[in-house]
Formats: sequence, C-alpha cells, structure tokens
Amino acid sequence: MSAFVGKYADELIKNAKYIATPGKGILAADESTGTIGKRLASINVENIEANRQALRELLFTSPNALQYLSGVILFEETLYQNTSDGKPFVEVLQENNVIPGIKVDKGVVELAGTNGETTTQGFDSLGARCQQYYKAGARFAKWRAVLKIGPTEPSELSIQQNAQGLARYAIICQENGLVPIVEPEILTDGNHDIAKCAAVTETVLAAVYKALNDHHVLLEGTLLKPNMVTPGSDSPKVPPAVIAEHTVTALRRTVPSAVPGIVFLSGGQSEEEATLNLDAMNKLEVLKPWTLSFSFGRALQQSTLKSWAGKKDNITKAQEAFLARCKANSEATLGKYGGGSGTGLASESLFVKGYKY
Ligand code: 5MM
Repeated sequence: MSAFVGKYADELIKNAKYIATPGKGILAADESTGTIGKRLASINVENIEANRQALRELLFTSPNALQYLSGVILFEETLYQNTSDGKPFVEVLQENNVIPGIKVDKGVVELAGTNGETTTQGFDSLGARCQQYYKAGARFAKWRAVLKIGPTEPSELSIQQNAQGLARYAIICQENGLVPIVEPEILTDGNHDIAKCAAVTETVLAAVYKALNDHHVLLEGTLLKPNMVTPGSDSPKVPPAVIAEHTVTALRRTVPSAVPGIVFLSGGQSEEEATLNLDAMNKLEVLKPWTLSFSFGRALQQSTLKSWAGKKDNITKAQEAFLARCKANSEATLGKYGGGSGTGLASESLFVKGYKY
C-alpha cells in the first residue's frame, strides 16, 4: 500500500530529518501533571503550576544546552507557558533551533481479560487537538504505547491493539502537520534474559511497521522511540557492547531505512548507563540507515532535578548538570562519548519496579 502524501508531506519529511540530525536529540519534558508530581515529590517540591513552570524554565533556558537538542516534547500545559519574563517557551525553543513537540496521548488503560496489559487512550478529538497544537507552534507529537514481558506476555491482543493504536495516531498527526514519534515501550520489568527482550522487541516492531504500512503512514515523516534491548530488571546486567549488539540487530531486522531517526527512551536506566549504551550502538561498525539518538526523560533530567531541589540558589548548578547530560548524549549519538561526564548522581538507577506513570 502506498503512503498518504497530504499537503504537509514535504514539511513532515524536513522536520523529521532535522530532528534526526546527528549530534542532536530530544528532551522528553512531557510528563503529565501526575508524573511530574512524582518527580517533584522526590525533591519535596509541591506539584503546583508555578513549580512545574520553574522546572521547565530552568531546562529551556539552560545556557549552551539547547545546541545539543533538536526537539523538546512538551505537555499541553507547558506548550502555552512563558518564562518568568513573559516570553513563550515555544519562542525560546524556536530561537534556539529546537522544534517544539507535544504529547498527545492520554495515558493507558487495562485491556480486559489480560494480566495487566494496556492500551493507550487519546483518540477523542485528536485531529482537532493536533490542529490547535500546530497553530501553537508544535511540529511533532508523541504517543506512548506500553507492553510488558511475562510468561504469556505480550499477548497477541496487546501487540495488535498497540500497533493499530500507534498507526492510527501516526496518520492523524500526519494529516495535521505533526511528525509522529511512534513509541512502543516494552517495559524492563522481569527476570528474562536479553535474548527474550530482543525476540519480543522484534515481534512488536514488526507488528508496528505492518500497521503503519496498512494505515498509509509516510515513514520518511516519522520517528521511532523504542526501548533499548536489555535483560529484565531482575536479571544480571550485561555490558553496553552486548546491549548495543542486540538492540541494533533487532532494529536492523524490523525498522525500514525510510525512517530517518530512532530516538531511544531511557526506561529507568541511570543517566550514565543510558548514555554509554547509546554510545556503544553508535560505535558499532554495521550498516545503520537511521540516526540513533535519544529522547530521554529521566536520563536527561534526574541529576538536574536533584541539584535544583526547588531552590533558586541552585539553578546555576542544576543547569550545569543538564548541560553535562545534553553534551554527553550528543557525543553518544556520534559514538564519541568517553564516559565519566556525570557526578555520582548520574550513576543512580532510576528504575522503579512496576512503575506506573
Ligand atoms: C517524560 O515522561 C513521558 C511522559 O510520561 P507520562 O505521560 O506517563 O506522564 C514519557 O512518555 C517519556 O517520554 C518516555 O517514557 C521516555 O521517558 P524515559 O524517562 O523512559 O526516558
């Protein structure tokens, strides 16, 4: 089936390609109000709009950091917020050649009759919302589907539902001028080995690309945001080179070369671990037809959040921590990261068992 080439096709292709510029990546700052509340609670800061705005301002105005970013994913509230001087965040990003993006999903709900598997909500008025977000300056979107590994999971129902959901979301975005980031996250919970994660990742991605094709999605105007292929959280860790080998193999087998970029989620890895794994993938000497970059949430923000702790006096220190992570991950997209850029904070695991966003 051929792809849908609507009025936005050229723009979608251009923006997706720009976001996938080697040396740059995405900051996922799209935590919904509930999720950001958990992050703020970890530093004893109240979850009120002023504090959410302050954290986002700290990130978006961080000196020298934005040169390493091509996109920032925002939550709806943030898309319409300003700096304390009254400048729209969207303008701050655009002036620094960073494309604003928007989270358009509305979280997950359980699939009845399954062992806690989920599907993603958010189709109600999705087209109209995309139009509004485009008017507000957003040029890409994100929709997160969540799958898990278990004795009988992911079920065929979960694989198919989530693949169909991602494809339907993707084509609605493209009809309205937004580059869809397709995010099928396979959670790391479990005691499975890396081979099991590789096999599940291949099966899920194969289903996702079949569905994208069925829905006539223009792959050149999309980005993929997958999990890295790792052993389960209850299994022994393996070195970055092993993760790189398994991840790139799974991607080479399933992701068409028409896709310009693959931007990983960090999924509870420590900041340093996520950077080292990305670096190892880019050091691999095999054909990789797409840019391999980052779209990290926790692995870009954790040491910044801890350094800030909600205090004005700590903003400079926190912004230095953010710059260090942005620069390290930029180097990792080129396979040129030497390691050791972080403080002790950067090595803290961010994994939470059975974590609910
Ligand atoms: C930043 O967190 C994103 C939004 O989460 P909720 O909608 O659940 O509040 C999340 O989708 C994020 O973009 C991805 O999970 C990747 O983040 P990590 O922290 O895994 O890199």
